[in-house]
Amino acid sequence: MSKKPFPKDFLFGAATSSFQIEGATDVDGRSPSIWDQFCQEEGTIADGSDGRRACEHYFRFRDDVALMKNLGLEAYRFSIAWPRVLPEGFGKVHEKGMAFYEQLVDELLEKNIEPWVTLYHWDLPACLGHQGGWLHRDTTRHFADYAQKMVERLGDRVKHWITHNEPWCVAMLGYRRGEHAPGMKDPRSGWIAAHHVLLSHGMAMQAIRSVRSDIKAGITLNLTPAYPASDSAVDREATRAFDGSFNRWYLDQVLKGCLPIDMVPEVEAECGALDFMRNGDLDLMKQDMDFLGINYYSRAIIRGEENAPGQMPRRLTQDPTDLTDMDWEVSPEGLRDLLVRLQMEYQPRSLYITENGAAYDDAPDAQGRIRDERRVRYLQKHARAMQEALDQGVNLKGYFLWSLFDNFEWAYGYQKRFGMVWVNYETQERLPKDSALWYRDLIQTRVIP
Ligand code: IFM
Repeated sequence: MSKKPFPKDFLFGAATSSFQIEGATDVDGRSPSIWDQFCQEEGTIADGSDGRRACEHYFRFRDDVALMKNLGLEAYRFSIAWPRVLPEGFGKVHEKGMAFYEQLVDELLEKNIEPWVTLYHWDLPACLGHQGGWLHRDTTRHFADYAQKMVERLGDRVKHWITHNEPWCVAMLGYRRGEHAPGMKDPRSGWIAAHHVLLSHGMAMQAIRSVRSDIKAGITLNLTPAYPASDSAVDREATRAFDGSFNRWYLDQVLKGCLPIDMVPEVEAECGALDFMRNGDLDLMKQDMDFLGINYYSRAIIRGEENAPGQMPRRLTQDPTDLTDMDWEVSPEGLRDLLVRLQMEYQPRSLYITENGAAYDDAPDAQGRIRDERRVRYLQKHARAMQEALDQGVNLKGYFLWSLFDNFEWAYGYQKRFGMVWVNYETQERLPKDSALWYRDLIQTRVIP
């Protein structure tokens, strides 16, 4: 393993999101989110589960923060459940819900763990969902207002804010493919939702800046570098299209304030006129961000099909024996390439990996130890990829492991375990896996163990 240390000020943390860990969905005046409703629909969640209990973090957060401290975390990225703090979607802040986040932040600061807040990690208040959710332009205004209120309340203590987590997933999984809440299956809706989410990011950035000037803010995109399966024109063309719709559609708008021009005819062919985009929207989306957050899990090797324009290209894997439980190929090279590309093509002020990790189902052995060697290997390889990127001059400032806990993995329910801490969902016992101890060593020594 490389003995080269990470820079002293390189930040190491872990990430979670509200709906995936909090539970307590009908407690203290929280209103339902679109995910509470989606989970109730027949056949939406693989194991028929929901977020009502999850990791009971809402009740156990003090112990959980103590655990983070024991694991040596320097930062903790969590999200606020919008329906907990604004049960009607807008209006007056609901004090009971707010109190939870105030206490969580205080507890973290007390333990010298830096809080990083994500404003939207998918749990839209159901009442806004009923009015059209991200298809309705009004939701952008409500989001900016919510952002402003949260920064007014927590901005004295929380210095890092992420507007959205993974706009592609919100729009495409939620409105186009129907795999996530609200479960719509309509291509045009997918592109409209993507537009409004990005627009609301810009509006929220402005709202955040209007409250305080000492806040660092940005967005988190899920990015998948794409490689053609061969040098054939068909594969290269399919790779361009995949990259355009998955990566550049989001990057270009928030970082350059323009649409990737090659994609416009394709998107129009899918969804008709882009009449939901108004003059000035692109300018609004492009706000000066302090950082770009990247969620990286895997790469895509693309095989195009002859005579199949407009169809999703096939994704291949180079080594089918090295897949995580999500069937995602382990590809640290993809992370290095992605970081170098972002630095060269987009030059964000700074980059943070706001999520990276792997699902493996290792369970405690007879001694209660969880030997998640595959996760340790995955993390080692990705840490090395980060070092390679740093060596190539990438302005990468930190890393958040996904995830602190095993948790509710959306449409997979509790079947996929991403945590470095194992959770017994019956007893709510938490057990650090070997990977958590490995990560603690990395944080302490700054050298990859
Ligand atoms: O669990 C999710 C998270 O909510 C968003 N990014 C990807 C993770 C793993 O699928």
